[in-house]
Amino acid sequence: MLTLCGFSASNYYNKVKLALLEKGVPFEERQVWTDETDLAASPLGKVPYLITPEGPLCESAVMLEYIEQAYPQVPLLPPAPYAAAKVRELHLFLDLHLELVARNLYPQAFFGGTVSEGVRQKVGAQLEKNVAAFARLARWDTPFIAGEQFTLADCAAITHLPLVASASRIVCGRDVLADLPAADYLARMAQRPLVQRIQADRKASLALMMARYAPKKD
Ligand SMILES: N[C@@H](CCC(=O)N[C@@H](CS)C(=O)NCC(=O)O)C(=O)O
Repeated sequence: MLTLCGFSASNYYNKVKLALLEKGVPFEERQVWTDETDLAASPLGKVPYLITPEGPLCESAVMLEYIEQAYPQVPLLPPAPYAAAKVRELHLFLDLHLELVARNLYPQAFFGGTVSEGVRQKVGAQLEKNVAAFARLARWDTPFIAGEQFTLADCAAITHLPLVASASRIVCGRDVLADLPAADYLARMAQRPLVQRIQADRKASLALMMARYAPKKD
């Protein structure tokens, strides 16, 4: 049995959780906040991490690849090498060039902090550039982000794109995804029952997270 450690307000946690749910892989969840992580399992103290029967794994992209290989029954990668590489390309692009860049805005967008004017401008410009590139790679003419099938890239897009949109809108005053059919795509994905479960769990976990990290009043 696999144990997914982290919390359901985390987009990276949800990327892995959605893949497990969509594939029908049995797993249990262990709620671990970022100040409670096991450094032997996740040396940077990040979530998620996955406890497998053979040992722990960190890095969500690696977890998705492991799950895909270990549980091939419901594939989230196409069998042909090039088609699979195109899915991986989008997955990596979403993690590296969209989410990780937008993450610089999260302190102000979601956690009551502020980012400097320099950061706001630099990140805003980088996101505009990267989103234009993403728009060329993504398949807007098919039901799913990488083609005709639900894939790992959808797990990343469903969990990351809403954060990229809202962080850029809140901090830069413009949703960098506004010119793409991203909202239509996300609305379509939100009709999937397991995506709805992810969203409901996220809402509940966000409330717990806010309560846990809210500044204490005397
Ligand atoms: N590259 C990592 C990113 C995971 C990540 O950044 N997780 C956030 C929560 S969404 C976290 O643990 N942040 C706390 C920290 O970085 O110390 C992955 O793909 O697993």
